[in-house]
Amino acid sequence: MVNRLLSLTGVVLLGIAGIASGNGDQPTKFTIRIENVTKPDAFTASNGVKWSLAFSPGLAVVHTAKAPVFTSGKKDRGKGLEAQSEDGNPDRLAKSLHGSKGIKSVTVFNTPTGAGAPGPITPGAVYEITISAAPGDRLTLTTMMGQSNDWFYAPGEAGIELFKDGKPISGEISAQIMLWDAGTEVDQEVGIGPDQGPRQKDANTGKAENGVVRKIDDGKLYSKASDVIRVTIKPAQ
Ligand SMILES: [Ca+2]
Ligand SMILES: [Ca+2]
Repeated sequence: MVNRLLSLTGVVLLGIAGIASGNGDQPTKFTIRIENVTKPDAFTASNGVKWSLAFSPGLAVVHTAKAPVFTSGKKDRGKGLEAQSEDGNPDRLAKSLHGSKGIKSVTVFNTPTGAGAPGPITPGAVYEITISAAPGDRLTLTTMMGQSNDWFYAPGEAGIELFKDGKPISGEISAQIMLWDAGTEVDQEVGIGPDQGPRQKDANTGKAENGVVRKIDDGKLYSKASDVIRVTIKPAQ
């Protein structure tokens, strides 16, 4: 009798905290691995300068919201995507999303596996994170394209379904990641622009664009995310 009461209390508490979903499923833990699969000096600018691609610290957002971070074709919302996309800094975006309607968790990734301090993932380097989710939840990842003025890699605005027919997804999800322009800073030639992440004098330096968030589709290697970044997801056994 005592045991039954305890377990009933447990169910009620989970319901209040919103951890359990409506059908009683327990949250599933997933490990996400984000790997820079480019080679050093893999790219050459129009002036002959060779450059390497890196991906910045970013966010893993678990959500039920339909478009938690941006809407394709609309202006940036001014909630922190600009600093994520221009400076590789996800902190403001993390703060504004945390606790918002339809947002279940926000996880910052900023320290490459095996590194002692936060920084971007350079060619060959990896970020690894763990999230929890329940059926119906979706995943949005954001990371800056490190050699751009305001470009970021992310899935479509609705995110990635974490469960199919109630079962957790598993395997590579790179094909669902795309390259986006945040529309906040005027673009310079990728890899050599003076106002881009590695070369700008200070954060938030560069000409304001007043554009919209749009998908980059210029046929370049770095624009096809799955050629430069490998994202895999694995549910805990
Ligand atoms: Ca831009
Ligand atoms: Ca800039």
